[in-house]
This record gives sequence, structure tokens and C-alpha cells, in this order.
Amino acid sequence: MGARVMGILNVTPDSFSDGGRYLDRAAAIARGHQMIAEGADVIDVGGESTRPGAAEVDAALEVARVVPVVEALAPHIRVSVDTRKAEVAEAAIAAGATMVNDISTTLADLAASLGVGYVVMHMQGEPATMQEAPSYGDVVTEVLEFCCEHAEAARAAGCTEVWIDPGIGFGKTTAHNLALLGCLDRFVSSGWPVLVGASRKRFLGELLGRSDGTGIVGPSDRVEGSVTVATWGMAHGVQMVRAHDVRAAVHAARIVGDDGGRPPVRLPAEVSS
Ligand code: HH2
Repeated sequence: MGARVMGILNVTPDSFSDGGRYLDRAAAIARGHQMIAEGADVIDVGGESTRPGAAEVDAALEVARVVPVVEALAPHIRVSVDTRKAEVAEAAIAAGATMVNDISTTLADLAASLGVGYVVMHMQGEPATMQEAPSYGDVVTEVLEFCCEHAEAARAAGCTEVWIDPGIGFGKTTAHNLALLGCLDRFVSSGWPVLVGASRKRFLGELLGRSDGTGIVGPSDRVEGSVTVATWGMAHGVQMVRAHDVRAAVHAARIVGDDGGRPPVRLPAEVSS
């Protein structure tokens, strides 16, 4: 089976990759069913972009975007809600979501009291300004300590399912992202289940653009890079990847296999014999 895949479904006009594609409710629900068919384990429904520079969305608008989609998909698959707002998380849970993906690390008490899973993600600053001047002493140690402290606090608050996520691209330069990805085994060794979301992010466009001299490549040209990073993560024991391209991520998870792909990556019997 391998690592789990969390499919990304942004019901927003402005998300950096799928913005505007699923703002229409029917289109969002159809995409959700497509991701189910592609093998997603969880669908992460968001009603507010948190891309660099994004402004906050009013809670009522976010609820109106997210709730009907959660309601339609929750009978068919596990749904998580990607939000920073208690009001939105509560409404999504009432509609069937069983996980809170909280980039602001403020909703642990709520997740505990409603008995749902909780994701602790690291972010330096706020989306509106986080990419202006990200700065760390030792990025890996600082992000890992942040994740573990918040995960402990969430557990102390009563959460029984807590994930940690280094927050690729959230107040981080390309060098910071690469340092974190290079040390995922330290996150895995913490004992908390690790989620990584690098899908189609800008640093991939920078790395690809640099190598062929054409500048930063756009989100739709970052699919293979996303699968590469997801595979890397799974091979280092990451237990869930957040992905726009669900089919590709599911295939990667199947190839890497059950044991987190501890090297060497497993081979099917017929290939290894
Ligand atoms: N990345 C994004 C949003 N939510 N949650 C977790 N746990 N980890 C991530 O890396 C993460 C996240 C940003 O990606 P996306 O949802 O595609 O874009 P946008 O914020 O523009 O809607």
C-alpha cells in the first residue's frame, strides 16, 4: 500500500496551482470523485489560498465554499479541511470532515474537543509577507522543534491523531526547503507521523528553470518534480504526501511500498528473482 496520498482540492479563485478550476461547486465535487478513483486516501478541501502574498478570506465566504464540497465527498472518502479558522473547521467537521489541516497551529483544542485528526504545520510569519525575508539559524532544528512542541501540546490537549509537516514554502527559501527535504529522516525519527506538501511549489519551478536557463517554470510543468520529491519523502519514511497530481503520487506510493521504502526500494518478486 505504501504512504498515504492527500489530494488537494482548492475551492478558491486564486490558489497558486488550481485556483479558479474548482470554485464552481459541481466542478470541485467532480474533481473530488476523480481523485477518489485515482486512489487518494484523504481529500484536503480548502477555501482560502495561503500562497505567498495571499490575503485572508472572510470566514463566512470560506464556509460557503468548503461545506457543500465536504458534505458531498465525506460519505465516500476521508476529508480534511485546510483552514486557519475555528468557524470553518467546525462547520466542515459538522459536514463530515475528520481532520483539521491547520497551517496556523491554533486549532488543536478544537480538533481535540471534536475528536478529529490534526496536522501541525510549520510556518514562519503569515502568508501575506512570509516570503519577504525568511530567516533561520538552523532551519531543520528550528522547524523540527516547532513541530514536536506543537504536536506534544496537541496531544496534551487531547488529540489522538497528530501529524507533523515541515511546511515547505511557508516562510522558506529554496535553500531552506532543500535543507528540510534533505533531513526528513530527522522528522520521521521524532516518532510523529510526517506529512509533506511540496506539490507544484515554486522552489521546484526555480530548480527546473535554473537547469535549462529559461527562468522559473510554471505550476503545470512541476508535476514530475513533485513526484520526485514525494517519492524521496516516502523513501525516507514520510507517511503522507499532499498532492495535486493524485494519480502520479499514488503510483509513486505503490512503487515505494509498505515499509516507507527503506532502501533498497522493494522490488516485486518477479523482478527481484
Ligand atoms: N501547502 C499549501 C496549503 N496547505 N497544508 C499542509 N499541511 N502542508 C502544505 O505544504 C500545504 C498546506 C499550499 O498549497 P495549495 O493548497 O496548493 O495552494 P494555495 O495555498 O494557494 O491554495
